[in-house]
Amino acid sequence: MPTAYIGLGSNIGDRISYLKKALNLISKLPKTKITKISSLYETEPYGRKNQPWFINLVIEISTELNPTELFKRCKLIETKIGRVARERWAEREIDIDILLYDEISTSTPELQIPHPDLHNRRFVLIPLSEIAPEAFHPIFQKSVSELLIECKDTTRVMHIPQKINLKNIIEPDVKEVKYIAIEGVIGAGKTSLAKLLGERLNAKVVLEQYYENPFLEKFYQNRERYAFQTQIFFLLSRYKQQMELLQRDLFHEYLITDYIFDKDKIFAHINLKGDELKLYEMLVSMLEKNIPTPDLVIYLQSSVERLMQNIKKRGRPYEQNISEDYIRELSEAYNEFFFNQYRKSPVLVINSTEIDFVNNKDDFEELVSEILSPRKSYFEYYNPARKPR
Ligand code: PH2
Ligand code: MG
Ligand code: MG
Repeated sequence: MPTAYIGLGSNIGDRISYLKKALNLISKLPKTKITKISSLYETEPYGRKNQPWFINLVIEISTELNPTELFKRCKLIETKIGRVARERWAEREIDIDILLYDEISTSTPELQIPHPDLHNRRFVLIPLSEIAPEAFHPIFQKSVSELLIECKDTTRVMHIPQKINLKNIIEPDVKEVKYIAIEGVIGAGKTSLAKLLGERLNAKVVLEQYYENPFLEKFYQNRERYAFQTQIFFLLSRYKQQMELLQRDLFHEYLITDYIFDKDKIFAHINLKGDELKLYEMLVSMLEKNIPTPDLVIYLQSSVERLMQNIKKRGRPYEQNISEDYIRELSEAYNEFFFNQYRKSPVLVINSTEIDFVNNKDDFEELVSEILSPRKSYFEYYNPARKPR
C-alpha cells in the first residue's frame, strides 16, 4: 500500500480539538490507516505574520486512495470540521495538506505533490523528520532530514510535551437511531409503545397485522395441528411488510415497528418440529437476506402474570385461548433469544412491569431521550434511576 505524509495545522479556536477531529476523520477514511503521528508543535506563523500561532503536526498514512481521491477527502474533512473560507494565508480552523505521496511527483492546478513549499517550512520539516527522517523528496532527491539541515526558515517551532494518542481520539462509530423496532412477548405492550413513540417522534409506524392471519384463532385452540400454516402465513406476510419498509418515505425521519422479522424464528422453534421446521428454515434463509436491520431494538420484558393480565384486559378475541404455559414458554424463548442469540442490532432491555409509559409522562420522556442518545454498548438495560447524561 502507498505511504503518504500529511501535514495538519490550526490557529484559531480550540486548536487541539480541531486537530483531533481531523485525525479521527482521517482514521475513518476508506482503505486508509494512520501509521504514525508526530508530536504537537506550537509554531510561529510562517508567511503572513499578523495572525495567531499555529499548532502543527504531521502524520504518516498507509492508503489505497490515489492522490486525487485523498486530496478531495482532505478538503471534505476540512469543510466538515468547520473550516471557514477566507483569503489565502489567513488564519484557519484546520488545514490538511498532502506533503508527500510515495515518491510520486504530480502537478495540477489544484494539487501539487510533493507540497511545493515543504522544503522551506520548519513547521513541516521538524514534525516530518520526527516520524520520517528518511522519507525521500522525489524532486530535490533528498531526504527529509537533509532538507531540514538546509532549510533557511527561521520561524520558531516549539515542541509541545502533550502527545496525541490515537486510541484516545478515535471515537467509535455511533450510528444515529432512525429505525426502531419494539419487541416482547404477546401482551408486553409493544403496540402501545410503538404508537406513543410514533406520535412523539412523528415517525412512520408500521404495526404487525396479527388479525389478518386466518389460522391464528384455530392455532391457539390446537397448536400442534395449525402451527405450520400459522407460521408460514406469518412469515410471508411479515416478509411482504418488511420489503415495503425499504421504501422509506420522505415525510418521516423515524420508522417504528412493533416487531422484528427475526421474531418469527422464536415462534417457529417453539411450534415446529422435524421436517416442517427444516422446510421453514430453508424458506427463512432465502428470505432474510433482504430484510432491513433496525438501528435499535427495544425489548420489553414483563412477568408472566402481568402478560396474562394484559392479554385479558385488552380482550382481543382470538387471544383469549392463550394458555399461561405457552406465555411462560415464550418468555423463556424470548429471553434466550435476546440475551444469547440476537446480535444484529443494539438491544435496549426495558422491564415494562415497573414502568408505565402510557400514564407517566416523565417515564416516557426519559425513555425517548434514552432511545435517541448514541449507544455506547450493544446491550443495555434501561435504568430509569440513572442520572441524566
Ligand atoms: N500554514 C500556512 C501558512 N503559515 N504557519 C505555521 N506556523 N503553520 C502553518 O500550518 C501555516 C503557516 C498555510 O497553509
Ligand atoms: Mg497549508
Ligand atoms: Mg491547505
